[in-house]
Formats: sequence, C-alpha cells, structure tokens
Amino acid sequence: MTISFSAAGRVALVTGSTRGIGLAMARALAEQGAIAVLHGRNEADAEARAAELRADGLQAVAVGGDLAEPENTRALVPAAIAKAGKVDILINNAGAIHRAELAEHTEADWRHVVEVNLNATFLLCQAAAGDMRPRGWGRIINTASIHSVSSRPTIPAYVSTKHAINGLTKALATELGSTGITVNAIGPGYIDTEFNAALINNESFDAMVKSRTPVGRWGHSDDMAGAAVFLASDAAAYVNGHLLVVDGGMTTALY
Ligand code: GCO
Repeated sequence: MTISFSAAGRVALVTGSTRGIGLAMARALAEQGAIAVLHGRNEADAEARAAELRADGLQAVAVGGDLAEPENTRALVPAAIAKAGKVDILINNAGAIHRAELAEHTEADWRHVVEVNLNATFLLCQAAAGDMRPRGWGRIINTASIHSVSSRPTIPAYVSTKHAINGLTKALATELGSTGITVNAIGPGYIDTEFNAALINNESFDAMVKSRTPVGRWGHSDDMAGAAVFLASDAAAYVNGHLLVVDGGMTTALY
C-alpha cells in the first residue's frame, strides 16, 4: 500500500483563512492538490488571498461572512458548494478571543466567543457532513487549543469553548465514523500570529513561552500545516476523534 497525503480532487473549506494558521493550512492543502475555499469575515479579503494562491499556480476560490451571525454561518457551506462544487474537507479555524478578568468579562463578550468558536463550528460540521455523506468520504478538522486541556487566567469564554470543541470533535467522530467521515482536532500551542499580538508584545509572556516550550520558541502558522495535511488525507483514515496537540511540547513539560 502506498501511503498518500495527496488532496488532489478534494475541496477544502478553511474558515478564517485570510491570514495566520488558516491561511497556512489552506495553502498547504492547495499545494497537495485541493481546491482551497478561503473564508474571511470580508469576502474581498478572502478573494485577495485566493488570487495570490492562484498566482502561484494553486486552485483557490473565496467566500465571506462574519461567523458571529448564525445566518452567515448557515450560508457558508452552500456558498462553498456554489463556488467549488462540494466540500470534502472542512477546517473550522476561525476563532475569537476576549481577554479580560472575570468581573470585566461582559455577557456580550462571552456570547460572541461562544458563537464564533463553538456554535458556528457545530453548524458548519452539520452542513458539511450533510454534503460529504452521500460520497462516503469526508474530513472535518476542528481547531482546538492547548487550552482544550489546560487554562490560563482572563480567557474563560475562550477556554470553555476550546474544551467544548474537544467534546464536539469526539461526539461527531463517534457518530460519523461509520460513514467515511472522520472528525479530529488540532490543538495549537502559542503561535506567533496577529491573534496573539498582545501576548507577543508582552515581554514576560514572551519569555515564559520561550522558556516553557521545549523547542524553545513560539510556533509559526506553517507549523500547523503538516498536521492539517495529514488529518485531511487518506493516510489518516483510521485517526478519528483525536486531539493532535501541536505545541512544541509545552503541555508535556512540567518544570
Ligand atoms: C491567549 C490564548 C491563545 C493561545 C491559544 C493556544 O491569547 O490568551 O492563550 O490565543 O495562543 O490558546 O492555542
């Protein structure tokens, strides 16, 4: 048997893929032969990134919509199918975070993070699985976090939703496994994207990340791409319900 990591002939919808981890994953899947469906809150931004991929000889189209609004979320898989014909691979990467101590963590902030990180993921899994099912093949990859298994102060909504993503991944993996659809999660460690600018610019946090991560540095978006290509491939057909932590060893290290 030849092991294949190819995504040729597949359509991969990656939410939140105008930059950072989502863009790195979408590009990597396109490099493996997939049609990448890029997504951003603003469709024009996603289209600009898609044009860059196409200029590099890759296949890419764009969809848009703020996933804080359920009607946008519900429209996303149909929009991807309209542009690319189907969805074989769904990567739920779009995420929100609110950093504030409990007393200042407003109900609106809590609900926004829950909507984008958890509710939208559920709705997209439901819609994409409905499209994958008749073909008997599908890959759903949810973006979890090291905070799916741990925590830190000031991000209660984020930590709660990331733990829930781990649960949702397992729940759907058990339900869909017999249909040819696998459901897994990737748990990034501390990655040096714009999303974490506030942490990167905080000298003591930056030093903590470097000293507590066995590989000695922040992760890069490209560090997440290999895990995505693997989980999206035929080679990962028997990997189901797994949380693949990609954190340079941070959650393993207790000094
Ligand atoms: C924060 C969070 C995240 C982490 C992520 C790791 O910014 O407060 O810790 O953004 O980088 O949870 O996956």
